[in-house]
Amino acid sequence: MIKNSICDILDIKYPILQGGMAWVATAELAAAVSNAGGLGIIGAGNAPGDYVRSEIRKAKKLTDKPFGVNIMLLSPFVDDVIDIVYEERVPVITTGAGNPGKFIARFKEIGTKIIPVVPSVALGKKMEQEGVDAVIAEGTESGGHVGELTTMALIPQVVDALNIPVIAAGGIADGRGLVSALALGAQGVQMGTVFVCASECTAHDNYKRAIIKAGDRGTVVTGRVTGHPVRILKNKLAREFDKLEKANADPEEYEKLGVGRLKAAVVDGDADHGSIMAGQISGLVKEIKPAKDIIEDIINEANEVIAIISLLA
Ligand code: TUI
Repeated sequence: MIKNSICDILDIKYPILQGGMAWVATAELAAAVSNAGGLGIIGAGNAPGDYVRSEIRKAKKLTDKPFGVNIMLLSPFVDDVIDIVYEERVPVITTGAGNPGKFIARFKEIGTKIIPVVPSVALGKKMEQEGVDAVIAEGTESGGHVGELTTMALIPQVVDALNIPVIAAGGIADGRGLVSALALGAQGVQMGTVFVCASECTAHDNYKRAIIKAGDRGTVVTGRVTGHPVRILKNKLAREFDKLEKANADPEEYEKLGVGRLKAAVVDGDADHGSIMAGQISGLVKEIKPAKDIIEDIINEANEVIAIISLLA
């Protein structure tokens, strides 16, 4: 049975977090993951505060288990979202794409667990000093906004440098990935791509199908020139980004091409010109199934893998 300190800290059955993906991670998905024993997380993304409040209230109706909200720190609505998450007393917040330093103290006062995503040892250490409860160390295999280091290189270095629990993310979608993360010293995993393909995920079917169709080399990192590199599935939009990059286009032109494209993919199902954020592990995701089955299959496979490895030892 895989149960450890992160399960105690977050009051969950399995050490599995669902990535708080913008537009994709709605109340329905988050509640399904929490009901299945993981930690479901609503993605605030770039959405206004009212949207986030209504998703939180929906999740409260759908589950009596703990769930979280991911605050995307580049959002124009970030201050509103922070106020709303505070008012709604959401038990866990994760953050992405920046440093949550300025609001850590406020959330600690009310007992909210704060778990920032960090792409490096330096930011992990800084976050630990500021009093966060754990960190999610995310490798560049992830979908969406990515850092430089791979999960394999990042996790053990963050684990060695910090005393708080580390959750591994990036390139994990099955029991083998979970056991590998534990072997590297992580206390749990966060997975995004595999949960896009949960039956309860409200993302457009075209988005899910694109992940299922993708192979091992199906993703590409776009937007390095903007300072916010983003991993997406290869499609017409990715080729347009590539053309701009090769032509040394102005970063502003680049940003313009990206506006509204994630929503176009997730909500409208535009698989050609939408931004289909997904990780390198897409090639491993082969079916749409309920979040409960995703989680239980991963835990069962992890236990089998542990048994096999134990026999070798
Ligand atoms: O945040 C993510 N993944 C995301 S956010 C997103 S929405 C977006 N859309 C367009 C451009 C940018 C974002 C889609 N996917 N993952 C967590 C994550 N955080 N990955 C990397 C980081 C990160 C990077 C730098 C965290 C902190 C950081 O610190 C810089 C600083 O300010 O110290």
